[in-house]
Amino acid sequence: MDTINRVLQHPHVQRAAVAVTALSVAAVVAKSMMARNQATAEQKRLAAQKPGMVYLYQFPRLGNALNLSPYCVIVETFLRDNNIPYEPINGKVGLDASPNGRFPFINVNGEAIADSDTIVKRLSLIFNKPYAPTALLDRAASLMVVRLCSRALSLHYVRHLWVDHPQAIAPLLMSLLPPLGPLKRMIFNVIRQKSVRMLNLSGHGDLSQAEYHAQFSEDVGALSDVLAAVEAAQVTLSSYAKCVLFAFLHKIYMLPLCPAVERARTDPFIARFLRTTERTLFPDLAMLVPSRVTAYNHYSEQYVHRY
Ligand SMILES: N[C@@H](CCC(=O)N[C@@H](CS)C(=O)NCC(=O)O)C(=O)O
Repeated sequence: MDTINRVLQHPHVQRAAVAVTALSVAAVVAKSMMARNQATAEQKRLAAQKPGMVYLYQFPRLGNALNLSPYCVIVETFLRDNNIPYEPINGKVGLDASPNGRFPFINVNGEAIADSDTIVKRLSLIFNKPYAPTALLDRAASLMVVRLCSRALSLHYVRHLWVDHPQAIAPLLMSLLPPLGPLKRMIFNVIRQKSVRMLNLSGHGDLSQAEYHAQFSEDVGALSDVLAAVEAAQVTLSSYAKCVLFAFLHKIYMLPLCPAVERARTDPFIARFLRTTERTLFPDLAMLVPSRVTAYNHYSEQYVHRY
């Protein structure tokens, strides 16, 4: 007890305690001030909202890359592919405003809707756009593409970035956080641990490194085969399935190299599909392949975290 008291009374320990308390108080005050300003701006914006206009809430843009979140890319691509009028609200509102606490969410005619799949279904109804093809095989293939991407590829993507290459995602994520000094690194590590927990809960964490690499590569190969069938007019995918494919494949292209990423980057069907979709739907972003490939390559070893 005496030793503990002596340590606690040491001037260095007391100075450190004061500094940590001051930093925490400053962070809480800054966060509540930012939240209040955001809420007022959002109330004004909601009051001025136009009927029939879709307001898309998502993470801020990253230079000329689309969005950190593939789910945000799905919704924005679907809006553009179907000529639905929308306004992106990139990072101006926090996640706490979302009905499910995640991005993306939309607000249309006063209704807030979260989850990319639910959003696309709702938009198809409101704007009278087909959600799925009528031919049975096309409909089944479209659904399988959507599920393969959002249930399997998404887990490979998360594991590749957050477990194998956190140093690649750190600078991007840090650039989205407010200026909180050393707290930023703590926040990054909390988000990383949350992602790893999610992988373990889904069972993906049970796969060995070799098993996960093999599945990742097989999934990319299956998507390339589907795109080959689309080019040969053997199958027609829904607009939604193509948007999901675009969102995930364009993300995978950006990842640090591994056999599956190499497979995606050297695949002619994937390359053609990405180029055509980008040129048709996102000419304003001038997203060329080299800029996409370098997006995650600003490594910063200082953020590597062992756990
Ligand atoms: N099922 C959701 C997934 C959305 C999602 O996972 N969003 C992530 C980014 S990729 C997010 O907002 N994460 C923030 C958080 O969970 O705090 C969808 O399809 O929209």
